[in-house]
Amino acid sequence: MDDKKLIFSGIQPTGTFTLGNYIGAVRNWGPLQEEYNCIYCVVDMHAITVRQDPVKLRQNTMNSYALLMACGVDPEKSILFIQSHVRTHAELSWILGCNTQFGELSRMTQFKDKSQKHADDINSGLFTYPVLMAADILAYNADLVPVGVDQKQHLELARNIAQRFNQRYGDFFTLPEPYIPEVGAKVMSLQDPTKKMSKSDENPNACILILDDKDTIIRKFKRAVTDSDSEICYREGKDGINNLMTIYSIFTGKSFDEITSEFDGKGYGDFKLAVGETVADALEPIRTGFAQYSKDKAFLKKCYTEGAEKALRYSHRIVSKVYRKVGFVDMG
Ligand code: ATP
Ligand code: LTN
Repeated sequence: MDDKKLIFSGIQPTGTFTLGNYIGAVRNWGPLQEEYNCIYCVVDMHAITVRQDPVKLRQNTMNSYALLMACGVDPEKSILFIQSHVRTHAELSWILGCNTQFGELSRMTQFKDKSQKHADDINSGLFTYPVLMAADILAYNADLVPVGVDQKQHLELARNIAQRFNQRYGDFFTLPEPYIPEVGAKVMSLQDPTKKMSKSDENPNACILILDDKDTIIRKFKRAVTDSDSEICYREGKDGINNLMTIYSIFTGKSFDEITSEFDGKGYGDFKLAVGETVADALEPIRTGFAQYSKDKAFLKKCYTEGAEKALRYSHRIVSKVYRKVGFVDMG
């Protein structure tokens, strides 16, 4: 391989992606291909840490794969695959789990949140989820991991596990760095702008799905919760407006000051409509691309099969060295 840095990232196949997933993570995946070697993965094994309907999971996994392509990930430029197709992730996860402390995993805020949300099913996969995530990354010795800010803690854990392994067995793993966008690393809910936008939100108006049609997107933005004054400016305490300004700024390239001048003398209604229209238009090519890719099952299959073969070849080299380092007998 050349000396470009290696990027790895993953996304869960839980339905379609939200505007938060898009802005915080996936939007950057396409452009990164031009500068880095990139490996991207639909993490279906992570998804089953919460109950999934098998038929829907299969469908959602295929759709997520097609959607990543529609968002600009090109399987000719990147390695794009489905996690369960590449056995090295689970294999490495076991070894890393034996180098991870119960206490470290207990401190993960996503585990605490999710075990509250799914109190009737606090399974051990939910607890060891970050170990599998570390394995995803370390199986390729990735340098950079583009994620939203909510994944920062998991990434720090991955670095700690790598560091501990290196101390115990000799320098081996690259310590992965988070790659978090400066703007948009945490897109907030449209209904409660103090909470992150999440697809598991019960209120469908809280969250824009990137496959929502234009009318739905505009309607959700029109209903967005803001505040009781009327100034369109970025200021502490104006969480709703700040969130809308961030979104608008990302899609138009305008600075906050420029947005404030643009809407000088206008009301929140005009601003919300402009944000809705801008987002809907920006997402239009993704909807069209998705409709095309998701129809062509044979092409999808060809892409994910080739992706898995490349990912296995790459990660197998690394994981077999790990096997040797921990003292497993070579199979010959
Ligand atoms: P959810 O809480 O909606 O289920 P998740 O974080 O579990 O979200 P994933 O599909 O695994 O969802 O996330 C994929 C990527 O999207 C991650 O890098 C994550 O950090 C990022 N992301 C998720 N929600 C947001 C958000 N509201 N703002 C910015 N980035 C986000
Ligand atoms: N945990 C992440 C998804 C994820 C991931 C990864 C991200 C799984 N494995 C490896 C980056 C690198 C999430 O819930 N968003």
